[in-house]
Amino acid sequence: MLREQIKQAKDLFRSSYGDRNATSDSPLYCASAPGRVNFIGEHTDYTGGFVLPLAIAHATVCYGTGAVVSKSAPRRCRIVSTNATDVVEFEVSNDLAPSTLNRWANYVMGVGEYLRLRVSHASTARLNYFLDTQNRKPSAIQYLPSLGPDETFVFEVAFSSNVPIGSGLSSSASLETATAIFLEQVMKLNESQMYGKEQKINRAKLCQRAENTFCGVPCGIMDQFISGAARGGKLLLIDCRSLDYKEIPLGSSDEQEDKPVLVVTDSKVKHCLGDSEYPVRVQQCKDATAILSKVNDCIKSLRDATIVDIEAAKKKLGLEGTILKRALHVVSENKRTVDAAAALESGDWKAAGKLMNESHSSMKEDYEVSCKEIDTLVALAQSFDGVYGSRMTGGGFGGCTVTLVKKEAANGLIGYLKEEYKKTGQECECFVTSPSQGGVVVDLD
Ligand code: GAF
Repeated sequence: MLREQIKQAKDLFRSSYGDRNATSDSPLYCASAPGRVNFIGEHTDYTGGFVLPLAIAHATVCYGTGAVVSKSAPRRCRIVSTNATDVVEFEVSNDLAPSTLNRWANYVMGVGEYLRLRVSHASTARLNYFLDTQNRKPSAIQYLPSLGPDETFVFEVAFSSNVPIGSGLSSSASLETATAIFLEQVMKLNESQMYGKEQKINRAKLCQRAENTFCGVPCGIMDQFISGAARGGKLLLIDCRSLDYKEIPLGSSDEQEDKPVLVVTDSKVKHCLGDSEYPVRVQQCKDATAILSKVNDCIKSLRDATIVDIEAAKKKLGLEGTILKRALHVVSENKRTVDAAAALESGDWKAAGKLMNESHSSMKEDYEVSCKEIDTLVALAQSFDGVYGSRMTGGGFGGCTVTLVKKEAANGLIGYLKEEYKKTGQECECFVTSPSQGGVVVDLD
């Protein structure tokens, strides 16, 4: 699949820029980064909780030329994508502002600009502004400095992606991560500087901040993290506070014979995080934390709260209604996520499936991020013979479901979902997936 994406990116590069481009004396680079599906742990990352995602085989490829150049002789960057019609031009400089016309380009511009600021420290005021919005100190996140204070990036690239857009499979994070890995090559970072644990975490933070500040989406770190740090065959249990993570295999050994598969079903109901209820949920979690911290001053985020704290806040402070329901989802989902990782690791598929079903109910009833099409697909899957569990995956309000199903029942399930969903007047798309590799440099030799 990746081969085809690389070919498309190369073809688009040539048809858009020809052989003579602004950086034609620089070498060609290529990077790829996958989308993801979240097994469980939904809407827990932005309160420092636990998530359990896996990378999928669908990926974004970034192909082109790039160089580090002096700021006094700035040249324009040009980017183009198989998912967009026009070439977008911009300069990675202090004057760079998000585009209202080509919103997809903001993910690329944000990563380029933020990477320049971080590594060059050229504009301390602007860097601090970015970091302040995240309550971070400059020292908390650093790439190896390889850009001088008077330097910037110039690049000309083509993107090709087969990660469905607006389907909750993290097309944006794959675009950001592919851009970051591409620019790391332009910066001439070596293998260990790109793929050490710390470096992968720093890259994920950078891409998340670019999305938060440049694209205006207050997302957590899960998507950028899994896109850059995933390893084939493993899910990642990520502690979104410490950013420590553990690789979780499917089953206790490679030999386990009854290993199920994951079926992803795209409801084709499009969602957009920035414009949706997502920011509202982020705020509601902050409101819940403020109330809970009054019963227990150790609670700095919902990650710290327990069901006992929630009960105490109900009695003493009148924690109720919507805010209570939001807190109940997050607190219970954190526990389900840790339990699900243990269940998968030990090959207890029934236990893992039950937790998925409970997670869906919690998102539907308490967090209210599902929609009728997704509920239909989840109910259909849950009723199918051979299915262990099914739930909505991702930010919600549309997008995809993920289902854990016996291998031999997967094709039957896909046929059933397509047929039954069609009766509601809609078409869905399904694919079987397994944990794939995270973002990499693509060798062009
Ligand atoms: C989206 C966000 F980008 C993630 O950070 C996460 O919050 C997810 O929704 C919900 O779990 O994908």
